[in-house]
Amino acid sequence: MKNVVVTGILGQDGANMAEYLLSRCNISCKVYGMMRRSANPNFVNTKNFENHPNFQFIYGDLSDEVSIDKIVKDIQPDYFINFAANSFVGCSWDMPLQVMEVNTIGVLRCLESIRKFKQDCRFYSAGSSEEWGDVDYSPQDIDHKIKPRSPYGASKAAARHLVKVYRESHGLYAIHGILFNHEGTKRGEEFVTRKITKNIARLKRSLNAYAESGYQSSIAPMELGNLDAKRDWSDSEDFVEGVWLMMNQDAPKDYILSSGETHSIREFVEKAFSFAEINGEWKGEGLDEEFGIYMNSDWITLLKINKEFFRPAEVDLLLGDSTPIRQELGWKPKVSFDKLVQKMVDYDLNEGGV
Ligand code: F7E
Repeated sequence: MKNVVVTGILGQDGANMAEYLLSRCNISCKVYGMMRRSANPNFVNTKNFENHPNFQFIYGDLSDEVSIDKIVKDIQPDYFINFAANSFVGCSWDMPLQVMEVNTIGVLRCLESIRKFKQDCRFYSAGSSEEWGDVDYSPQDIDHKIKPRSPYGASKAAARHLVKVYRESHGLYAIHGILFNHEGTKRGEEFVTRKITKNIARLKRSLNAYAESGYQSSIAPMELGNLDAKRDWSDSEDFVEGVWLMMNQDAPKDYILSSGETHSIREFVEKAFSFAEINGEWKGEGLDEEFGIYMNSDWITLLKINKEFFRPAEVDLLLGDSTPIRQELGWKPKVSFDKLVQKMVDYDLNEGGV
């Protein structure tokens, strides 16, 4: 039985990783899911496995080295998978010091604890395509220059250097796998994909109520920022399998996980509305652009643009080249862009939309 510490257990990737290790992985694992102490933790993402006999919640905080030291010393993990982070790029301009403290110094604390107390523990650091920022070429490969556009991107790039230093100086099995955008039904609502699918579920209910009320009720539109940014989106459940492959190579090597396709936010919006069977249209331009629908010959605005959701510096285009992990480790994603959008819309229209 392998001891695996997974940080960020209440978040999308930590929960998907634990679920994979406990139910589909070929190696038997005892999973320790690390969470921070907080007054009202949200366990919605862990409900499928939190009572599994090989699962245990543990308290810890990347900003507190005493807690990380204690975890590594006491548990003696074979694997330490770090998904804990301040992962929302948008707020990283508002709290840059906290972002560096958690995303960079937090990684350093993990590396130091492993160096001191369990040198053969394999460490995964969650890298990000945001490290490449304003990209020089597409698709981006692992050798693309580091050019972050946000404090978040800079924090991940700095962590990447630290992982390399610890690998080369102390011989640790430490990797920094670069993950392009990855989504799913456990995604937080501050990220654009889940914000869209949650809002579409709400709008669907509002449109039904509007028709039932004899076209009397009012409908609050969703508000988004830049619709023209392009992202390479995948399913987080596919990615955690790729991370596990990276953790089990003969020698540590960093890889990229990506779908190899890029789509704009606008395309995601259109697909999501169409899977919810809301056949609307665009009108207007720039900040006045809207998506809406005619009902009873009234124009109902379902989406409008809000300047507040634009970023001080945008990453316009991301498209990843994941050929090396596909060829060398046999990783293959199962969920296409269309399937991902459909899965999120269906979930929010049914169980997740409340
Ligand atoms: O934004 C645009 C926004 O916040 C995607 C994280 O997992 O992936 C994620 O970072 C795009 C941006 O994700 C809204 O301007 C428009 O261009 O969903 P997001 P992200 O910033 O790409 C990387 C790989 C990570 O590592 C991160 O941890 O959507 N956008 N309107 C909007 N974004 C948000 N959040 N909200 C809007 O209303």
